[in-house]
Amino acid sequence: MAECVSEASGPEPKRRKPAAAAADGDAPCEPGEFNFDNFQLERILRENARDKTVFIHGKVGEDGGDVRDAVIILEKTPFRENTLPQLLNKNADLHLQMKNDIYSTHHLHPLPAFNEIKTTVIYPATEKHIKKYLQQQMYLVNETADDYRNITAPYLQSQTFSVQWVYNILEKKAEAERIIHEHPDPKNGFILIPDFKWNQKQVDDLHLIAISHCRDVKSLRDLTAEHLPLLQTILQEGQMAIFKRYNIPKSQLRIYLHYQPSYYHLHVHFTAVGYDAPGSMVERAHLLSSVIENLQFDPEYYQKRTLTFALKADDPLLQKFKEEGRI
Ligand code: M7G
Repeated sequence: MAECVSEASGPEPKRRKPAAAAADGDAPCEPGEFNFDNFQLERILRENARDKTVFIHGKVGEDGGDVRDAVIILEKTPFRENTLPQLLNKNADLHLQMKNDIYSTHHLHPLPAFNEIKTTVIYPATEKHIKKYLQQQMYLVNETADDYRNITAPYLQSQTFSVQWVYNILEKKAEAERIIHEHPDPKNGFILIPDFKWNQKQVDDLHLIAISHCRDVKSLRDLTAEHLPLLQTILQEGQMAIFKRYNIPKSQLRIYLHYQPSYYHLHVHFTAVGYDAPGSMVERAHLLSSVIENLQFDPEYYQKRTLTFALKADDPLLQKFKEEGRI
């Protein structure tokens, strides 16, 4: 779902020469889009005080009487250098909370325009979406090549998130105006687009994804030397496109794939290296440059290697590993 924002300007690179404004323009809000009219809060799935995020499960009653699940993600957005003068001036609505010697704390009440909450809506949400955001104990799984063949692959064939949103991007049925770069070749081409986690207002938390045009690579496990041209194209053209648009050099980018991903269609994450992006931990992120080198070293590296990842306590895949005595 495209975000509805009031400002059309793109992110403002901090302390760098200004980049071209992102023409990625957030689409205007259309009538009939999601609103909170019939929304009822069920429970908080997860919250994180440090990240200032909360993941909410709610129910939405529709006109026909149906009640459907929704997941709402609320996130306070980072500060932006260019709006600070509007926050810190003589008209600021500032209330003293306490004062001690040279120290004091205050409540500052900014105008609504400077107090945005990024809101992501998944509606109707499936049981899998609700579980994805639920706080749970994690278990590390060491998946051998045999485990993948005997446990993971058969499980995935029956059980993955729909990738319709990916096909909509590839077919320009959604988010077409947000595309940053495209290499149209059906085998080695891809689309580079802002991840919907990123509000595109500042580059400190930059997050884009490169989605391959080819549809038969589900994940890291399917990659062989045959895919090197695709991966190299994504790496080089992705870096160039981001430099051109945001003035961020490749040394400032963390470029990686997730294993396991949530969506089984090959895609690569591009995030700002200084940003502690969700999912960039060692048991999930595989640097694209290392993936390329591993495939150059051994064309079947990812068919042979044990790959380690974490699964949530109630993940059915974890149950399969337990049933097979692998955990
Ligand atoms: P992933 O590695 O499959 O798993 O990444 P993760 O979601 O657990 O990180 C998929 C990426 O696609 C995530 O970073 C999502 O935020 C992003 N994403 C998911 N959806 C449904 C959309 C969408 O509709 N549009 C865009 N632009 N990004 C999405």
